[in-house]
Amino acid sequence: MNIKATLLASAVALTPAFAVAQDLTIGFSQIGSESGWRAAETTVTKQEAEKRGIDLKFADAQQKQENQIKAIRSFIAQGVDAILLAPVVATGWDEVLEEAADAEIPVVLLDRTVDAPEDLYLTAVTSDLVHEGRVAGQWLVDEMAGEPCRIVELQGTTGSSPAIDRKQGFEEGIAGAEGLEIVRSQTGDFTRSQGKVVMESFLKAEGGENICALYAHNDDMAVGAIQAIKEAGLNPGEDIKIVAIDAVPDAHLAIANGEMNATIELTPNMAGPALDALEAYLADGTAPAKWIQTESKLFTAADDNAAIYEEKKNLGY
Ligand code: GZL
Repeated sequence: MNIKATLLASAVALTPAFAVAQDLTIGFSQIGSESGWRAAETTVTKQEAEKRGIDLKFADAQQKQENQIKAIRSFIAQGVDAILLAPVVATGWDEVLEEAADAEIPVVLLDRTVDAPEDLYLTAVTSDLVHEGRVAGQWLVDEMAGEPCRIVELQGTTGSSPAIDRKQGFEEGIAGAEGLEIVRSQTGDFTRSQGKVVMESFLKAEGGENICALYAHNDDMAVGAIQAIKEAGLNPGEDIKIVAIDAVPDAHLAIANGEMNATIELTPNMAGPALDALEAYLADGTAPAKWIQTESKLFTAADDNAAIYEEKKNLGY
């Protein structure tokens, strides 16, 4: 534990817990702003830190791992009390996480996981990404009710834990359904623009009339794909069924308009549970579970998506 944290820990016996938060400086290495969900996570993280009187040092990596590693090293040099990391990809973190451990600065992972020894991070606050894929697959199985379906898939960022896990989960979800087949699968890097470009290539390669459904690893790629489907003269949500993940406002709007069929909610508030765990750990060494799991909820046309859109549209997406 670094000197400042040690002083804080020793002082904690004489000071109410809230005072510990008043003194905390936390570095946040954020991936970027590739999607509406990511923007909301950044907004909420800043709000959660402010609520706690935490001095948050924010670094936007523009979706580059080397920028995240640089930011973490800068946080270590500044002697922050803790680091939040949303890791853009799953591998390549061991060395810099070891440097943080050597400096006795706890690291909490947000919304994605890393392929590194668990003792190199305090906890990971994420959804069950495999489960999200399974829910999407099961929704399509139920929707098709035994009919065959040629599926195209827009994957998330190559090498990221959501892209790996959501792909695995969806394949598990459709495994038992005769005739459901993924015929094209390619990364759209979680962005609307790439989602549109890759969907255009799928439509050109397969012929829109031969595509039954799109599974996108996030809503932003689905929204981009909807534009491509319309420009191809087809009706998204009808000619091509669309299921995705995040439940951002524009997904609820698309479902309300009949242009999309289902989305699975991912809370943008990973920072609340993360900061609670960090405060407890820095106050008296309370070690959290290695995984703090957030809930996933399926939304379909059966829900009041117009009302949900109105509720969510001002939440920082
Ligand atoms: C998933 C998160 C993903 C979101 C995307 O936990 O990492 O990253 O689903 C975002 O919108 O790009």
